[in-house]
Amino acid sequence: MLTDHEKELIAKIWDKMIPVASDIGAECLLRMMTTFPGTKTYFAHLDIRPRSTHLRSHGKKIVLAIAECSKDISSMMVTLAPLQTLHAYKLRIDPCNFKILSHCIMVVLSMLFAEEFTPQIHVAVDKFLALVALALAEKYR
Ligand code: ZNH
Repeated sequence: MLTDHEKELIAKIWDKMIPVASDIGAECLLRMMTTFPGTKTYFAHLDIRPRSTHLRSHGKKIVLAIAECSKDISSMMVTLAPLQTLHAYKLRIDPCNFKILSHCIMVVLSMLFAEEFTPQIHVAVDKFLALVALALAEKYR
């Protein structure tokens, strides 16, 4: 569970990401596909070269979807409902990939925010992304 202070930290950091969502999102996806090449199989229909338009636009969608969750963490299940169905039934993404992407997001944030990325923020982001991953995996059972 996130404390009220952690929720504030999350809202703040994701707010900063919104204006640069495509840059951050593309970097997270590139790292996911480079470090865990198996994840590329889901994107066979897209151009996944570094900085490609597809990578940037898809990355932006992911960052913005998570930003939406960050605004009201307790309503995440409702916010993510359409994405739960999409990932479980249509895209059939193996839920273990949500953890992989979360890990890559964490790495990118730590690079991007460097000194600002305190251990407290690290914990808060870790808990928050675990909740997002859990919520996204909900429809699989
Ligand atoms: Zn996902 C799609 C989000 C993870 C794969 N996604 C998507 C979208 C969104 C998202 C928002 C869009 C939708 C529409 O358009 O309507 N994701 C998300 C999130 C997450 C995710 C938030 C976490 C955190 N995904 C994921 C993973 C994977 C994926 C991990 C793999 C590996 N997705 C995907 C795909 C798609 C999506 C394949 C489709 C794309 C296209 O465009 O086709």
